[in-house]
Amino acid sequence: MKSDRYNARDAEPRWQKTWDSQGIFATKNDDPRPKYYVLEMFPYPSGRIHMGHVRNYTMGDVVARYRRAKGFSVLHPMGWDAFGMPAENAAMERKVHPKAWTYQNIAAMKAQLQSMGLSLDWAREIATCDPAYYKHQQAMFLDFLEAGLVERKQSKVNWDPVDNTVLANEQVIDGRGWRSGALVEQRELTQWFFKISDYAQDLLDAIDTLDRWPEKVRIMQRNWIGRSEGLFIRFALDPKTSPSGETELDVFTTRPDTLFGAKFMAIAPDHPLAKAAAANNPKLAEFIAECKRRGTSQAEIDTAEKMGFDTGIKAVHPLDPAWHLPVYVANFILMDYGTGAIFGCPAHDQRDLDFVNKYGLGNVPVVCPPGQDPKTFVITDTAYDGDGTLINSRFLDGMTIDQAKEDVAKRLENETRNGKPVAQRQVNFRLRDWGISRQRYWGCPIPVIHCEDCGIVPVPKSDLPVQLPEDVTFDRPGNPLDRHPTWKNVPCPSCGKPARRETDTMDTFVDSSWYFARFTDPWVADAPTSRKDVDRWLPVDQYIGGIEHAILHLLYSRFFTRAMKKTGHAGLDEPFGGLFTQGMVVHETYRKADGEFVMPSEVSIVAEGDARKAVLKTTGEPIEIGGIEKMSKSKKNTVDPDDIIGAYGADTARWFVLSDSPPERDVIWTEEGVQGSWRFVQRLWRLIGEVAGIAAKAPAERPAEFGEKALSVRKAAHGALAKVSDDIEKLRFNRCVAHIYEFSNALSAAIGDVGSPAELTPDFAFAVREAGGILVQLFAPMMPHLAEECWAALGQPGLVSVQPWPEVEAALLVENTITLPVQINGKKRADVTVPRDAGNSDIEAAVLTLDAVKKALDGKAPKKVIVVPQRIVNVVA
Ligand code: ANZ
Ligand code: ZN
Repeated sequence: MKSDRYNARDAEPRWQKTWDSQGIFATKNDDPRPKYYVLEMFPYPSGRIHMGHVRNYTMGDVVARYRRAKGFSVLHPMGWDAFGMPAENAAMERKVHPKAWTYQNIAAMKAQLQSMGLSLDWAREIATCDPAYYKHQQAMFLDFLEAGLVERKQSKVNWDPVDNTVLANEQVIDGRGWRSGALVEQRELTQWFFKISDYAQDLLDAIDTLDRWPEKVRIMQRNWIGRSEGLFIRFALDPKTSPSGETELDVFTTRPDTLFGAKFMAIAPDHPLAKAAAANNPKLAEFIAECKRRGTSQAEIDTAEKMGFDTGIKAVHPLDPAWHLPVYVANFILMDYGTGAIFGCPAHDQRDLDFVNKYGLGNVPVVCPPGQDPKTFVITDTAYDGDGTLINSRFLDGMTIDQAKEDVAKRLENETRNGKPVAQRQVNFRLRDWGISRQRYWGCPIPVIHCEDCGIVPVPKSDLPVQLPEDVTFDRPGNPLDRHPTWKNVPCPSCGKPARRETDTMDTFVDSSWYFARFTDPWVADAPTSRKDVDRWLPVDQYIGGIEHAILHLLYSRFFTRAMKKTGHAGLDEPFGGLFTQGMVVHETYRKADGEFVMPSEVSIVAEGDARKAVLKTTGEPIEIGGIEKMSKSKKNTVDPDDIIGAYGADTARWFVLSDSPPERDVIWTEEGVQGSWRFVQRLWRLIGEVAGIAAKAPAERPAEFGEKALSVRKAAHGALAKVSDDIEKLRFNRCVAHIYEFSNALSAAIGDVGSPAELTPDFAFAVREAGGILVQLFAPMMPHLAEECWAALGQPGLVSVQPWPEVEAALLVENTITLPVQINGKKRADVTVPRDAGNSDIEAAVLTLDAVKKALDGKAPKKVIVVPQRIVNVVA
């Protein structure tokens, strides 16, 4: 006799052990079945998993378990994105070595993931901080270098003079370093770059082929790559006004049609002409220094107030030699886009308009919107960037924008100055080369050596990995590798003289740009990949992760795969065939009267009438219930997966994160919701117990015919099977959950309808047994432990985790009954279900047997019964 209660705490570890000991999730590379590669973005080993991980990995696990049941050889691996700053911060703050900290975290998080019952092939586990992994990354760096995909060049960086490190734009807040608070400087540093911009056009074009990616991600990538077609124009400088040696100013414009609306020229603060002009203009030099102190991120530049400084230099209008334009240094011009210089046309560009309005330079509209009178059309605060007809533009007047662009391009391209055309058509991309140098310890060392005589010398492949030294100090800011007493001193591999190792390490985004390829054969020791296996498994059929990686990680991986193809390590361009970006897990926030946030586990919620009130468990003081927000440490609105798994079991947590919301949307975590899931787990367990009782009486052979009751059970089962299969394939997990609820209700009702044992006919018992099996298989991908326990309770052999997915009997999906609403004296009182082809008299007869109708008629005959075929039945009593 099995117990009434399903005990997750007992069952879950037991089944995990069974799966593990039978090795059922280990994937063989020589499995002849068709392959399916499902991957969730691997975690950073921060120390503990959060609910976002639970949701992400549950979704991937459902797909993996389903595909396995569908007969695929499934690759579903897991690893650790293990390099990065937090480990170094921990070292500085807590005096623990980054390696020790990272591996402790990995151990803790691995145990947590294992407690979720994920069907992962742990034999393929990778940690990117393992020399056995980064060795291959270094080898590929060298291959990329040889293939011309890597470059060393000067670039402007945000330099934190206190922490002595480069900061990413995101780490500069209000012009100051996020850790040190020091004013950030702009420095020119020589850095290593991956030449992703070589692939700009290709990366852009191929977005069209990614038809199983969310449209929003494709749009974000297109915008990030940012292709624009325009004109490169050489403006001459008025020699009387320009610093010596400076004769022209080049601009890039996408709107040459607006040239007659030009009011000024503007150059970036670090433009060479600005430097030249500042040489004998201290005020200008001070202005430039001020601009550089401000943040350099796009967001900061976009939101900062427009500021400019008139250099006194004049540029000559390319279409009118008598027309001179003032040249400003302006804070909204970026040096690393186009040429770092523009002509400003305020009427048709908002930034330019804000600028002229501040400095009183005025504007002349040159494009008139359709339907507007050119004589009265004026621009004041809002620039017009729409379509229209050229005005105030001499020979361009009356043209469309496109005609005018073409006209200007033709004229200037055919004109020459100093033997060169005045203008050239140009395509520009916003995408910059990927700077990968980081002055940090906890990353993959860049495998090159600097020799005074030989220059840059690659580390010979036989010397790889260049391993991180472990005896490093974190007591001072700066790069521990750089100040290590011996590590960087090595003989030059080429001439043998004393030389110096590169002490920069790679951006951790490099580590995550190819881990999915390494998973295909993580054992191969002498190469990053084995071609046979990487060709077999890639692309990833279904990649699942957060939208926050829509640009960088996904774009870098697309580039890296191309680079691996070029260097022979892979055979394809696009690593991820299907991409799914899941929503977040969100939760209410709670605050004390003094504004301090408190954790959900510290409050209890009490219902007062319709309202919900919260009090602090310890003191009973009232707590304000705040908005529903992304779970975060700062708002303290987190729920610890360990607590949930401990209290309810992993299956309940898995079920809850899949239910309620479409997977791409946020899901609101509530205690009530989790309890609801837990109750459903118990309900399924009891239902399967009842099924098992009936199944014991079922014949082994399939009955030749099924009666009405049996048939309706079978229809419910096969209908649910068809719907759940379809919805898993479309990743609509919340709908799967709903179908399973519905089906279990139907099965439960059918069983409940059985009155006496005599009514338990063999065909019905057979149908119930079949339906019970299907039900268990349907929820097995979502709640695998409960499913195993139920499968065993049904007396089914083997593990449900290795069963083939049930086959739908298509004939059972055809709906051959119809349900009509029944009104009595104009009010809906009941429904009647009749054969689809029933005649009116049959329908009438069926209606008269309904309880509601019998009651209303109270033994009398109806005055009238009106059947509207396929629609409704009206009974007049
Ligand atoms: C004149 C003009 C008139 C412009 C007009 C726009 C509207 P996208 O589409 O992003 O490529 N620009 C060029 N280089 C710049 C830089 N380094 N920093 C800031 N702005 C720069 O944008 C191209 C337009 O952005 C160019 O066309 C230029 O302004 C500006 F009614 O030239 B335009
Ligand atoms: Zn040398």
